[in-house]
Amino acid sequence: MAQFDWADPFNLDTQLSDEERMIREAAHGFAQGVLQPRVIEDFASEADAKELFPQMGAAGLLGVTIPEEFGGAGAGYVAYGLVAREIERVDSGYRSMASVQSSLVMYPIHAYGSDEQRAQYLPGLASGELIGCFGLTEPDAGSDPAGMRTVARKDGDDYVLSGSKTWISNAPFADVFVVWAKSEEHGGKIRGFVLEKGMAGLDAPKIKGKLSLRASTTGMIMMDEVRVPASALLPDVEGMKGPFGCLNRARYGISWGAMGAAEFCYAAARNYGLERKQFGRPLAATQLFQKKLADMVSEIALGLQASLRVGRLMENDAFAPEMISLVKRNNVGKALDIARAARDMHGGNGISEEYQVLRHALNLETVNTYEGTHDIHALILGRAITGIAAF
Ligand code: TGC
Ligand code: FAD
Repeated sequence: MAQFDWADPFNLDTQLSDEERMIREAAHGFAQGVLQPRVIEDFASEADAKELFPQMGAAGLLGVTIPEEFGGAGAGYVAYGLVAREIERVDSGYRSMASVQSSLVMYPIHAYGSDEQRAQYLPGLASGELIGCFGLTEPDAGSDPAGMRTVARKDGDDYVLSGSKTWISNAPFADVFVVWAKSEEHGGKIRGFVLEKGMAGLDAPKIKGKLSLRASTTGMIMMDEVRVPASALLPDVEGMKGPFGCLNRARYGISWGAMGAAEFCYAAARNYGLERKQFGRPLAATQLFQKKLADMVSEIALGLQASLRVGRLMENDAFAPEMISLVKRNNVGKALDIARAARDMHGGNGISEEYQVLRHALNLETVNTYEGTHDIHALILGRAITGIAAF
């Protein structure tokens, strides 16, 4: 019989390969050694922490699933999830920086790009010398991205893009912009384009004053007749399945990442309860406190197992997108509940930056909204269950 490990309730570790454990350890070392010491200040100052990209690249944390010939790690989706979990154990904003780069910029260039685009962008994105962003959401098209207004007009050999994107992670300091637009040449179908910083008519102002995800920089993408050569078009995908194919990977990574944030909050609440005494005994000696910890560990154990299962299916190309909706929605929603409960269990100290649980709760408010809101994923599942789209 095995002994119960409060920090690894279903012995997840024994379900990983040696390579996955190694990648997890590397990510853990980087997250605790480089990210944890600076996170409180980055969050407080709404820092533009772009110097982290080359550091993440050097640690092998960008493009985990991208083949080695393009600078990636050539590993599987479980390894990618483990990296997201370790980074988000420190902060969802740092995970956002990495997951946009890997799943929303490197993935589409690798999966839908030309040989030239792969050679031109992927090595620099993997090393973190180049920073990428992904422009899908618009001021009037969030949950319904098919309603986007950005258009690409063919003009001679070029395309000319006009429109605006909002709430775009990494945009203000990005070098490479993967932008989705309705292409007149392709009958108004959605196509992807790779834009570069410095192009005439392209601007990416920062959105300031976020009360969530403050360690991650967010901005707009303004495109005023941005002229790009035909070689900027991603040739191998057309329609909404282009951006959704990227979102599948990012949403899956988020399902692991959110569990990392939840694990931090659970461990913090446990430690606090063991140390803090009221009514002459540790808080952890009370039934209510223990019940809350039991609820937390149950959701974390189940959530991690579910993400592991979906990751293995993705590695065998045997997943349905609804499986990803299920784990993204469940794990982020549960992580948010856990972070809020941990905040409460810390009493007044729970609102202090020093204890970090409220920062996680604030961040998870965004994570619950981006990459498809909690309710939109319910509707994606509802459609699959009933055959009726209720959007
Ligand atoms: P629908 O009619 O369902 O589908 C249109 C076409 O797309 C295909 N498709 C998918 N393909 C691959 N994977 C998926 N998950 C797919 N879902 C749909 C579908 O087969 C169809 O293909 P075809 O060939 O028949 O044309 O599309 P819809 O427009 O009705 O979609 C509705 C809905 C709700 C599913 C969708 O619009 C949705 O998911 N909305 C949420 C939007 C969203 O998630 N935005 C995320 C923006 S990026 C972001 O938030 C980054 S944050 C990053 C960070 O900092 O970490
Ligand atoms: P809306 O779509 O207006 O939704 C508002 C509310 O209405 C939600 O509760 C929603 O669930 C609900 N709702 C919407 N439709 C329905 C319906 N049919 N039935 C029932 N309820 C409904 N986007 C990018 O493209 N790239 C990025 O890098 C990126 N990064 C982001 C970073 C941050 C910090 C944030 C906050 C957002 C980011 N986003 C990004 C945008 C994000 O994906 C959108 O905010 C999200 O998809 C929701 O869209 P919306 O904000 O327009 O909300």
